[in-house]
This record gives sequence, C-alpha cells and structure tokens, in this order.
Amino acid sequence: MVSSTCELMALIIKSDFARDVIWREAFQFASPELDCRSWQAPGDLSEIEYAFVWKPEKGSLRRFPNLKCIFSIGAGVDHLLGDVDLPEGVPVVRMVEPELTRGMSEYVALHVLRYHRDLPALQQSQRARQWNELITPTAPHRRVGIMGFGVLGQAAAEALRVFGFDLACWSRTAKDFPGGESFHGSDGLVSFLARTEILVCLLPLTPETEGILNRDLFASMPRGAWLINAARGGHQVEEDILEALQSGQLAGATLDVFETEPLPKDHVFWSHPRITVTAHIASVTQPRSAAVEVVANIVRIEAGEPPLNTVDMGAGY
Ligand code: NDP
Ligand code: OXD
Repeated sequence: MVSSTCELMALIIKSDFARDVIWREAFQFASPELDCRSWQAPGDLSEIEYAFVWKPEKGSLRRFPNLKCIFSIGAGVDHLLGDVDLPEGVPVVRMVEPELTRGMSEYVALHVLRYHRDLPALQQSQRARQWNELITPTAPHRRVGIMGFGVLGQAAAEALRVFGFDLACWSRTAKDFPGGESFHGSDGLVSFLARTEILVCLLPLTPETEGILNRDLFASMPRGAWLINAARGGHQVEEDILEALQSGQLAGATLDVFETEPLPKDHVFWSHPRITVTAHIASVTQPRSAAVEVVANIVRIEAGEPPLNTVDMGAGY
C-alpha cells in the first residue's frame, strides 16, 4: 500500500485488452481507499476526479466536470492529444513506470544484438544447411543511434552501454550524453544518421515526428543499415521502408508499431523476409508498478503539488 490519503477519491478506468479487473486489483493493492469506477458504470459523473485511460472516445472526458488529472495508461499520449475536445486546463500525465521502461530496454537490446550479430543471416544459413563462419565486429565497433532520448531512450542506451556499443542520441533539445555522441534538432539529424548503422526509434508521435522514418532519412544512413521502430506506426512511411529494403539501403527492419493496428492479415510486412513484425508489445505498462506511480501522483495533487510527468501540450509529449 502506498498511501491512505486517497479516501473517497473516484478514479475512472478505461483500459484496453479487457484489463479492467487487473487494473482494479492493482489500484486496490496500491491504495485500498481509492474508489475505482469502470468506464461502463461510472456512477455520479461529478464524483470522478481522476481518469486513467487508454484511447478514450473523443470528447468523452468532458463528461466529468470535476476532473483534476488525466493519466495515460501508456507512455505515448498521441491517443489523447488528438482529441480537440479534451477538457481544458486539466493536466495530462504520461505513463512513466519502472517495468514499462525495463520492458523497452529488453526489446531494444534484443533487436540491436540480433542485428549486430546478423542473426537473420545466420538463420538463413541454417535453413540452407550452410556452415557460415560469419565474422561480425564487436560492439565498440557498431554504431547505434537512438532517436528520442527521453525516459525510454535513455534507459535503452544504458542497457546497450553494458555491451560497449558506440552510441549516439538524437533529441529535440540539447542533451548531455557522457556515454556517447549527442545530436539534436533538425540541424543535428543528418550527422546523427550518417553515423548510425542500427537506428532505434523511441520518439513520441507529434506533428514534427509524423512520417519521419521515410526515404530521405534512410538515404542519410550508411547503406545496409537496420531499423528498429518501437515507437508509433505514424512515424514510418511503409512504402519507403519497402523501397529501402528492396534497394539494399536498409538491410532489415523490426517493426512493433503500424499505421493500422492490428496489422491487416494481407499486409506485405507479415511475410517480408527482412522485416520482423511484433504486435505492439515492445513494452507494456505493468499494473502493479504503474498503479503505485499513479497513486503517488494523486497524493501529490491532493497535497497541492504539481503531478510528475505532465505532458507539455505545446510540444505534444
Ligand atoms: P519521453 O517524452 O520521455 O521522450 C521523448 C524523447 O523524444 C525526448 O528525448 C524528446 O526530446 C524527443 N523528441 C520529441 N520530439 C522530438 C523532435 N521533434 N525531434 C527530436 N526529438 C524529439 O518519451 P518516452 O521515452 O517515455 O516514450 C517515447 C515513446 O515511446 C512514447 O511516446 C510512445 O509512443 C512509445 N512507446 C511505445 C511502446 C511500445 O510498446 N511500442 C511502449 C511505450 C512507449 P527532448 O528530450 O529534447 O524533449
Ligand atoms: C505506450 C504503448 O505508449 O504501449 O505505452 O505504446
């Protein structure tokens, strides 16, 4: 239990994957006094002070006149900021919780190592019964670039640093990155890409980053580079990925996110020999650890302090 100061506070939950029950249990554990309500049976709407949501219907949060804070179940808030009818003046908090961060570091390390050691080529050799004594460079000679150097990007860099990769990051504002090279803004993008053999996208989806993984970007990378997109489908131009793979500009791509999710059954990505598809599972918010973070933020708000991890509505993340 985190606190006993959530007495009588009502939190409305709208989750996906029918995880409502799991979320209720997690909040019950973090703060038994919190009055959790389901989206389907919210009760008196004026009693709802907090909303914990994933992809709520546009305009739906306006139903709660006394809302003090909107918590996103995910780290990304594009599902909320696309709503022009979001209640004004109510802070939006994105998800930052240790297990979500850990999961993303695992995913990034898995796929970076896989490309670094060219596992796809080794698997191909096995299928062909070829004894392939493939020699790959060691990590200090492999240049990995992380686009988006926030909570998840920095944690992924920490995980990769253990192996000694030659790291660089790219962000909107300048960053101090003692473990590698730091680039920022549109001026820094081409130099960042020019030295990046394995590109990891961990950007938020905003008007500035939409469609950023496109033909021009791939052309700025060394030939035969690899792409790992664990951020949002809206970042990638799907036909440009296919073209870059066809031309050899990209050697392979691991895509966790797509313009349309679930990825349609007849989509060409499913069977492409050099694309790895995962089903938006790079990392998932874990109820027990996330509920603790949300309750801690509610306690802050009730104490008159600003919540942590609020979204800058102007920047869009
Ligand atoms: P943060 O807000 O902590 O970090 C965002 C980073 O992106 C910051 O470094 C920011 O720069 C940078 N950035 C934003 N806009 C630009 C821009 N225009 N140009 C360059 N850099 C930019 O986010 P998180 O690390 O917590 O999460 C990142 C994203 O990962 C989420 O928004 C979500 O979409 C995705 N995600 C995907 C999951 C999955 O399973 N596939 C799971 C969880 C998250 P600066 O530091 O200068 O502000
Ligand atoms: C997130 C996600 O944003 O799961 O957390 O995509």
